[in-house]
Amino acid sequence: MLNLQTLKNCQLPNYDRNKLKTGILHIGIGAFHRAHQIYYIDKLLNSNNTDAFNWGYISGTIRSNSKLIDDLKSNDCLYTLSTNDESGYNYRIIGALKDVYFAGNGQTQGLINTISNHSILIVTYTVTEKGYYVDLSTQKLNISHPDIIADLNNISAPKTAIGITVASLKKRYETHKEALTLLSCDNMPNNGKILKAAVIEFANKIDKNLAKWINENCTFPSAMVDRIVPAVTDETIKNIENAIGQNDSSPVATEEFAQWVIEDNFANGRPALEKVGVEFVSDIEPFEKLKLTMLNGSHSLIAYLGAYAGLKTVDNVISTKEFYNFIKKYMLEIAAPLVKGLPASVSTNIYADKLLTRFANPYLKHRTEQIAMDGSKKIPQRWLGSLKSLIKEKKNYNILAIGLAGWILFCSGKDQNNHSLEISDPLQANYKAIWNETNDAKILVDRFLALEEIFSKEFADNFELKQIISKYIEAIRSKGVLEVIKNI
Ligand code: CS2
Repeated sequence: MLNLQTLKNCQLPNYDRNKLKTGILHIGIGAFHRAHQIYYIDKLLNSNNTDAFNWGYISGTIRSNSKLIDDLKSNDCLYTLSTNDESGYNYRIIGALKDVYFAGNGQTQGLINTISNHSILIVTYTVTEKGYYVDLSTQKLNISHPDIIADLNNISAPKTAIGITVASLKKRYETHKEALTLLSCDNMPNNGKILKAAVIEFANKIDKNLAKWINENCTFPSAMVDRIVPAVTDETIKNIENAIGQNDSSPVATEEFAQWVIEDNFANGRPALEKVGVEFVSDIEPFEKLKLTMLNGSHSLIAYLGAYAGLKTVDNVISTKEFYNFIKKYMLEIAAPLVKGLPASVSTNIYADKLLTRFANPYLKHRTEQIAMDGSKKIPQRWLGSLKSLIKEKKNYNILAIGLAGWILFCSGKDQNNHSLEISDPLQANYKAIWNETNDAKILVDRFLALEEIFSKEFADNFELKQIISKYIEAIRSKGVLEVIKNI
């Protein structure tokens, strides 16, 4: 248990945690959630906002790993947040997490009861892109997915976030009918609309009146969330212990920068997060596009091309001159012109400069292979929207073709020095099958672009695009990544 009296170098909660009530529930308690949403509530509590005491978090997991939950419980839900950037290190103990739950291994009844409790007014989500079971090209729930079929057949013990949400809303509807706000915090364009489409479609299959009630009473604001939060390593835990003088087995390490832009559409009240820097807007789309294409689009280029070049972390990649120039060119010449409708106060040039500095942060050690995970669920919204626009406007899309070439090569599981790469993706078996079948660049591109879960027909049928990608695969194989990106 962390002893607040004897901790060193740490900022502690300046509020009485006994007064804190749970008003928001979160599904998907990973490092990101603890560095972002809980951090903002904590900041609000520290600012002496009395209403903030109604918005303590209860957060947990619907997956099988219960260790984090046990660790947090043993610390009375307190944990250390360390932030590092050029100005140095900062440590604070976060107190806004009031309670935690474990709902893995099918133990979801307790969670459903909690969400249906009328004291919960907001549910937030970080369940990753694949956790929505939505086909991102059609934005429709994948009702033929075995997990969704299983939940539809057994709504009293659902396992997916969508099934759990609908089961909880059903219980709310049947008991007190208090409206709820469902706030997705995952990196998808229109994440609120995606969550809404999935929930309503699922609910419609269970009970049409329930679906109608949800549609008329609950809201699904979209949000843009941003903070770079690498996975915690043993080394991070050790470094934090050395600094604060105690062992915290579940700390989070992140950067100083954080941003949260939310569509202001809450069904039943919300914390006054605007007092601590959260931006509430009526039109979220430009902000989502800005972040998804400029930050996440760059991240995926860095991840696949960097990892294939043998570079392990984002700061390693961006401190390589060729990559720095390549990524800057991508941001300013490809991504920025496609972001329309931003308020005049937001400059894409300043945003790009800030991103390059954030990527260069040497403290984060953000692994390229971590970002490379789940490419099949990330590439559509990070690259393919831009690629589609460039093709339509007959503009040069070589940078994105190089990105796709790098991704295909990455999916071979070996980098350009023949070292193994870690692949973790819902389609990894398909990638493996393609690579087992052929080494030929043209056939590889044909097969990869035929993956319907990622590419629509217009890409699969685009002969010129496929030719350019296969040309870059061959160029990378013969000259290596740096030589290819340097001449772009
Ligand atoms: C990253 C994001 O892992 C990834 O795919 O691109 O998690 C990124 O670090 C965050 O979106 C930053 O806000």
